[in-house]
Amino acid sequence: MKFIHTADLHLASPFQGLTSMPDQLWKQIYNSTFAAFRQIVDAAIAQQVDFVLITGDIYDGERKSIAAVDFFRQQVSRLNDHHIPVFLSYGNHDFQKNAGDDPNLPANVHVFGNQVSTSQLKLADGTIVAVTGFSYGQRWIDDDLTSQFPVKGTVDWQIGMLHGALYQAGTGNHYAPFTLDELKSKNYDYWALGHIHKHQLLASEPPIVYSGNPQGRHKNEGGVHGYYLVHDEGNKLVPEFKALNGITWEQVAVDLSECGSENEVDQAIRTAIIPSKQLQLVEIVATTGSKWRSLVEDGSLLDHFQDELSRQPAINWWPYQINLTGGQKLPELTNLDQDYWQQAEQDVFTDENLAAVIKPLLKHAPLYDQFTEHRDLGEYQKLAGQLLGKRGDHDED
Ligand SMILES: [Mn+2]
Repeated sequence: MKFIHTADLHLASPFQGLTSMPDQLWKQIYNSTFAAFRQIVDAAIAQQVDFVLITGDIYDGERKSIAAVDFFRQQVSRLNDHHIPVFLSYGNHDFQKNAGDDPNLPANVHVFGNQVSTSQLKLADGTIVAVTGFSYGQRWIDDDLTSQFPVKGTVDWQIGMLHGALYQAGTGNHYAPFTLDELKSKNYDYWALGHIHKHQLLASEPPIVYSGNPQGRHKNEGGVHGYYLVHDEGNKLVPEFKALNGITWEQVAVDLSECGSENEVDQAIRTAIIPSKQLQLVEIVATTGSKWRSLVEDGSLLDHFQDELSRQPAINWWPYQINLTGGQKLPELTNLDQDYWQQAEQDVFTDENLAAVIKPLLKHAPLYDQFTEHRDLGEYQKLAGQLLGKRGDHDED
């Protein structure tokens, strides 16, 4: 037996924050979530898998784009043509009241309802597979639903599909919280998780697996993305991560402080970009010294590259941001102040403080989701440093 586990397709993701780029490039980026799922369907057909699991967040938003719905229907129809069943659940992004089998989708697609339920599948060789899951009916599920998942029955394999996050004391736990012990107590053979966008195994016996999203959507979703191809070996299910060649988010550090001319600055940055066949969206982190600092701060260095690359017929990298390295944030402070700053950073940038700061956003669920899903203390720390650094500049003026 073999199957594919994916989740978090986020079809039609808006890729906010990427502005002023050539139309062709923007189209390629916008199409990347679609392209990633098409590649997964290609793989399912080529591998002749027994079924495909999609654990939530198929669509980026509650209001599904027509293009995304059409595209998804086309792709699962290709699977239908090859007699490959699909099990899907909706997640916190594409939650749906009264979820269930959908007459607009081909007959091979089983959509889990809002209550936990189990669906059985008999493979050609007689193997019986049970798949248990549920769809979000609203944006948040604060309850731990794992108690509603039945213990493995008299089937050959049982798989749980769960779009959710590990229970963490002191945080909101709005995404169907669960603990590993609870999942393990069900005696399932595999847990196909969704919601966290970085692929990872939370446990290996049985595999409790986040597939991650097949295409990273912003700089905090860098690294390799793909899906899991799972096969049986003896009495175990073994997940194998398969990378997709989508658009990548890279951070490139470059030292410009020794550059003698603007031409050398240009060359130093080009040399630092590692060539790749895949389109790279690049954040350049520049050490400038005082000489080239203003080129970064006033945006002219970024404009230079974007203008230049816009005129190329085909490009495989695009700088979307150029930032200064951390060391230059607080040039006016003494060493004593640096120590103090570092200590303060440790005290201030904690999960607890972040939770307190964003608590008022609970009233604005989409904003709250943005912060909790993409929380990055290091990023906030860096931005705070840059703001304080700017304050220092003004004081000197
Ligand atoms: Mn998601």
